[in-house]
Amino acid sequence: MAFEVPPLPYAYNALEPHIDEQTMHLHHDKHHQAYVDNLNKALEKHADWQKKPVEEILRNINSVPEDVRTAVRNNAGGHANHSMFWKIMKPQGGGEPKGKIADVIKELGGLAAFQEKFNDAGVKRFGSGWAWLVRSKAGKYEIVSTANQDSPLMDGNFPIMGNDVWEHAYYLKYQNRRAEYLKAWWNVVNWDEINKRLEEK
Ligand code: MN3
Repeated sequence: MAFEVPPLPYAYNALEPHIDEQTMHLHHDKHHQAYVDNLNKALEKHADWQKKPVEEILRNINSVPEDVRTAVRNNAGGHANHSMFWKIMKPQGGGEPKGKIADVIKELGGLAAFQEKFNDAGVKRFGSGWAWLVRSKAGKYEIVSTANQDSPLMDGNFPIMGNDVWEHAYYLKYQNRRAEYLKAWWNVVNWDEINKRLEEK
């Protein structure tokens, strides 16, 4: 069974006006599809790796055969990151966090401070990458950023939530204004899904 792009859990225009319909089409149908196609291609001759969940591949990236390791790193990362990304957004999202994520955010200084620090991680990521809230190996919650499509799983951290700061995620609507995109993104955050991820290991 080859890796597949999961369908968007809402309409392409559902995140308007914060994320525009055209961006969602290109981002989901073209960019995510390309990561999946390239991952399947990279693992063509490595049947044992094709069967593993993408998260397991990323956790064991240094054991992936060397001839395809870079391709797998980029494209398994891209597949896992985007599969999470679609689910942690929803129309009419945002607002005050509830449940366990509210407690985590409180520990990190409250919503305003949390958003500021998270957005800052996104703004300061030079070039392409992601801003994250992760749970570290030690069980600590931390805001970090990764380059390119690197997944926190490669460092032994569990990604609780992440925002994509590649230009393809925002350029059509926000052009060079990454900070404005990061700020608007909180209006589509799906706290219920993030609470589900907090229960995962
Ligand atoms: Mn992307």
